[in-house]
Amino acid sequence: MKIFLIASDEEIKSGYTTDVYFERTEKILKEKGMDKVNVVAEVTTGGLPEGKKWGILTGVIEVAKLLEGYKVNFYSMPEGSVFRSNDYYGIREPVAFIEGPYIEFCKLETPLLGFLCQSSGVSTKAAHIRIKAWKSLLIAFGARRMHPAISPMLDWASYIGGFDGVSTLKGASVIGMEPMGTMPHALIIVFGSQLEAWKSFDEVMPEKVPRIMLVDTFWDEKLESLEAAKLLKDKLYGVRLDTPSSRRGNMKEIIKEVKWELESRGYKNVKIIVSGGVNEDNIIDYVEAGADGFGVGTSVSNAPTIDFALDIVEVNGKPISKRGKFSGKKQVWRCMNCFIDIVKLWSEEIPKCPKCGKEMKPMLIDFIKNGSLSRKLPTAKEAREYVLKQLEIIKKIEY
Ligand code: PCP
Repeated sequence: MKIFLIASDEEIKSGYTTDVYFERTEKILKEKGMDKVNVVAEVTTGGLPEGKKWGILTGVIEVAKLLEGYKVNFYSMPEGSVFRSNDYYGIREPVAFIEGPYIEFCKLETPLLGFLCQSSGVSTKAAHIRIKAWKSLLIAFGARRMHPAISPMLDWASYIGGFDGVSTLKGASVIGMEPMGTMPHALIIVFGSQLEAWKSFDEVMPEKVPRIMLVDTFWDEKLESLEAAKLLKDKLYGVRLDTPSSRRGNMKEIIKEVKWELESRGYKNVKIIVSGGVNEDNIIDYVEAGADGFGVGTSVSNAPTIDFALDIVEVNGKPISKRGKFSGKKQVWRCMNCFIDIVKLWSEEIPKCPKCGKEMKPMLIDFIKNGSLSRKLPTAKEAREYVLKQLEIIKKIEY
């Protein structure tokens, strides 16, 4: 019996987290002998949150695991793919589709969309922050703002989206890396002294843990930073500024001041790490002020979800869709040079890029064939590298 308000793998995989109207649909179709009806159903979104032009698709791996064992085919853009809501000509862009007997996956629509919507919201926000702080150290600090059961997904999506590290033990283990972090105010308060806490941190922590001292607990950030530098000298990797909002008159100036005071006393390599309320809008200012790294919490873990929808676009091979959707099984073609997308019917020939004339690449590839995994799923590291390569192109084209 579960003690927390979460669903088990088995419950998710069996469709027990589905909306009741899918269970009713399944019952009706079965009783009316419609269980052999084959469909193609595609995932699209009508638009991205915050007026964004592009997003990062994640959750594909979880969807593949959800559909494994069900007699369907699942095609999708790979984990970490840049996606848009519409193609070059304004046609809705499918990021994935399922084909097979509708009854086979009818109840899985709710968990399937849940996997893609929330994870892609987080990875999209992480990637937009990465683009704005391209060279900065970015650590996901947002697990504490969300239900702990999803912290592995939050960390996975933040890392794939371009962050360098994640703070939770579980999240880091799922990704296959060491967790990242500094020290909490609690450590300093329990010692009742920054110096005692910093000294103890340095004595107890293994060498591989960077010495990033928290410098805003009792005194001014400038003074605490200098004390930490005097105490740890070359061992001091960085200082974390998590200035309380009541004292955050102008965070840019605080960052500049701390950096100046450290550098003017010869501590030229001490990194400035900022956390607390860091988001897409203020991070550029902080980078310009001299911050080297960020612990980003709420703005990524509480990122707006992507409102993906799953819609039937073909029944028994015939194109059909509800109003507002585009019927027919489709492929999304991408020019890897201009990063332009064109949506075509599956049966149509490969298009040339309308801008550079080059042949385009199919984005929707099979992951599940007749219920079996049809290709190796990427590691977190591989998916993240794929994202960073695409962001390099986006940076050139759009920024
Ligand atoms: C918070 C903690 C989080 C940071 C800020 C994320 O500091 O370090 O990881 O903040 P955000 O959600 O606004 O982006 P505190 O609450 O001071 O906690 P602690 O003393 O443990 O660092």
